[in-house]
Amino acid sequence: MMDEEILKLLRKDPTAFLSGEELSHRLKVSRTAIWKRIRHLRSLGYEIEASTHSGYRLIQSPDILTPSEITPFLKTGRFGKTIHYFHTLESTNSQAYELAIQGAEEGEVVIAESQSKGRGRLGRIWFSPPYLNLYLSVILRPEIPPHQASLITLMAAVAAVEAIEIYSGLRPLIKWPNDILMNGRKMAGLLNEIKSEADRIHFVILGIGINLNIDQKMFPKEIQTLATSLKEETGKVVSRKTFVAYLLQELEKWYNIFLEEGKTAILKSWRRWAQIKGKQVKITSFGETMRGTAINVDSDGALIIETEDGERKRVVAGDIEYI
Ligand code: BTX
Repeated sequence: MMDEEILKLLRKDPTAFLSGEELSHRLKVSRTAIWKRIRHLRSLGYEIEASTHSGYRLIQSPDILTPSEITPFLKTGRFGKTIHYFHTLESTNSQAYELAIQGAEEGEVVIAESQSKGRGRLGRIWFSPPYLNLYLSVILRPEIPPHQASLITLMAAVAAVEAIEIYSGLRPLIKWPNDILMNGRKMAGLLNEIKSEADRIHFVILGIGINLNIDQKMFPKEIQTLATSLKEETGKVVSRKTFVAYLLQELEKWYNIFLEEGKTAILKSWRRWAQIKGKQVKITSFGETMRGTAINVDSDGALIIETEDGERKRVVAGDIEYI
């Protein structure tokens, strides 16, 4: 907390020095305490000039996703007002789940610079190396029946592609149910986990992994030809903190639309970004494989296909491959 206060004061006028005395007066702590925090901030990568006569001046901030780095860019009402930041976690979703059980509020966010057990769906792994990408989970407490929870995934996918478009101009494709592809390669994935009882949702953990600054050659061999990043696609380094702010803004906007207007706008936008109608697909669902033509996504987010023998099927969960 004190680190954030110090950074806030130093950022006010980046060209001027702020004396240790002034800082200690403003924050009501000793000058030694200020010096200790400055040392700590330097250890995080902040370049802070110190002059015996003039005090401290912030020269450069590191590319880290701490609350104090993200907040100056954030224009949301609730999302990200509390950010729980970690260098490393097993999974941001697991951490957010624990926090939600302990009563964390809607809109609280967990961010980790890396994950040791980043999760995909069905026990799969999400490759999560440090300081390159984004691994984020948001706690939601929507008052909707549990069968509508998959609409949250669709909502989040729309928010994520729109954040990518606003930031970079790229127009990725949503692949049912939860992938975001650019030129056929996976740029982002979503993993929603819910705690509910028969007719009530306690909370939803909305987990998002987006490859931002990772280079193609850094992906493990098995996914090197399947995965991509924003930097790979644009040739430009992404400002991760700005991107997080865009993403949280889009998530909040689409979540509010969902709560206030219902699912129609979400579905309309999702269908536009997914362009799934008429695509030939191979589906794997609960161990069963089938081929067919995608008809659309229904109003609960399930995929409707027409199989090769003309039968219509409704798929609520699974993986698809375009063939
Ligand atoms: P998924 O099951 O659809 O995708 C997982 C598959 O994607 C893997 O089996 C692998 O083939 C491929 N893959 C793994 N890592 C990457 C990567 N970095 N980029 C592209 N492809 C990859 C998708 O699951 C849902 C992923 C959600 C990840 C977020 S990160 C924050 C939150 N915390 C957490 O533990 N998970 C979510």
